[in-house]
Amino acid sequence: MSITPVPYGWWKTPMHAEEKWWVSIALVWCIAITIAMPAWHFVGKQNSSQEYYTISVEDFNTLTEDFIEKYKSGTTGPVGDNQDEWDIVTPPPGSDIFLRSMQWRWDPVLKLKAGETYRLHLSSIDVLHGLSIHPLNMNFEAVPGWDYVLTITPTKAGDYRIICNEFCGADHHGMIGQIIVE
Ligand SMILES: [Cu+2]
Repeated sequence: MSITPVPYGWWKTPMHAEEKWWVSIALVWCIAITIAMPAWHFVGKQNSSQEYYTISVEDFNTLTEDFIEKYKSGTTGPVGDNQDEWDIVTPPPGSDIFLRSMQWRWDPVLKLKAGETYRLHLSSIDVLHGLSIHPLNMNFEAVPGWDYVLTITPTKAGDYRIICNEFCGADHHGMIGQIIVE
């Protein structure tokens, strides 16, 4: 079959029955998807707590240091590439907990209880980082100058890894943190 140009005025030829079906199905699907996207925003459970405040990097750092000091329960060995000692922090259920990101680590290691709710304060003390909790599909930005408060309730016990999903420099790939849920 050779390729021939479409004759001028092709749009005036009546639609074939099959073509009508396909166009109709595609149109209905387009409308359904268009409605589903905003609707899911209200009925889906994927939304974050939408709570955030401006905070200086120094203040966030101090709050994290105080938090570690207050609830420190031990230390662990290296989790990522370039960390030798990590503080394990066991905060009481219902409390405000802090997770500080920096080139190239997340700390402290959080030890949480399944079924309990915590207010997780997330920020960075240098550049932009991305909090990604594996194996869950959860992704949040850690932005310097912003205290992002996430109300979290771990539902399943396990040893979770935090990886950085925002390229942040030489050891971005080794920026691994840990959350232990008991
Ligand atoms: Cu990073």
